[in-house]
Amino acid sequence: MLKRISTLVLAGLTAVTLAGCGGGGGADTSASSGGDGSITMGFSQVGAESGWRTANTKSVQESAKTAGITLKFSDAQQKQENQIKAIRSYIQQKVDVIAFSPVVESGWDTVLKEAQNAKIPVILTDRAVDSKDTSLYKTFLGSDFVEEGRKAGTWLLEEYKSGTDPVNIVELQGTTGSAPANDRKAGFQEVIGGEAKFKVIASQTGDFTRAKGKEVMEAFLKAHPDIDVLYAHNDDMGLGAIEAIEGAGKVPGKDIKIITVDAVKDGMQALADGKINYIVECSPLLGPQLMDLAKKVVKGESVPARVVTEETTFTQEQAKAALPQRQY
Ligand code: GZL
Repeated sequence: MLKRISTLVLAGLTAVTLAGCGGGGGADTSASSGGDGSITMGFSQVGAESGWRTANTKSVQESAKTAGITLKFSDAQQKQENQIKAIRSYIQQKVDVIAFSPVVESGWDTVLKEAQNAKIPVILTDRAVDSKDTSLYKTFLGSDFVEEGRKAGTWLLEEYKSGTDPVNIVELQGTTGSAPANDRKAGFQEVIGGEAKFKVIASQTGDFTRAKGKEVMEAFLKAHPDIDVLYAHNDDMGLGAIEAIEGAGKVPGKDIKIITVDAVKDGMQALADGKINYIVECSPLLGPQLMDLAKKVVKGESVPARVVTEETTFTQEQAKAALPQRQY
């Protein structure tokens, strides 16, 4: 889990120009492959596993165009080795900056050191890495997944505040080893762990996909006839689980209450329809901030160690009101 930085910067960017860095009206010495100030970014995306990821890819690609940044983009199909290959290729191509969303937290130090040795700055976006050497990247732009897990747990505490009957919970975890899976689980557990009535009777990865979420929920339902709550680390796994719950002749949102994370359109529709009970938002619209950070980093300006995205939560009523304006 990324070391928590005390001064989280919400949404907007405050960059402090390095003292003595080209002051006194010197020529703009910003590094650029074209020498004309143009910037080329190499971006390695996790994959296309969920509605969230599709929206995130769209945000990155559109923002690069708007910012006049040349984008080299690769889809790793959720495989770390593909991301490492892509990063090495960007180093060979001498891009000005590398950005990526690490599919899992561990195993990045070697390739990040190669980028550092090649003097190519790296920006982490969306997911974090567990490298001890934080000099290997300039900043991390993305959500506080632990807080997202806490928000999910807090809703459950409120929902079941009265009564002492056991509350049987099943959990569909995100991709094994990924920051969102590790942290959403930790934050949720931190909040509900103190209440004996809450029992996580099964917890397994659904790899953030609808298909896997359905498959694992079918297995949960066969093994546990008494499930009260599903906590799914993203909407897509929750939507797959809804198919399994209905297939088992149960009513999602009533027989089994469902909490998910993301707030993509399909999830918000299910929330408005009463099949999901609560969604914790995780914004995929990181593109504009990423491009701002890239320009600052290439110019050698200092940027915050961490930029946390602003996000909220939705009840069923709030989803009905918000749906018409949702961008993704
Ligand atoms: C979270 C992101 C997660 C989403 C999933 O920032 O990494 O990956 O919650 C996506 O929907 O697949």
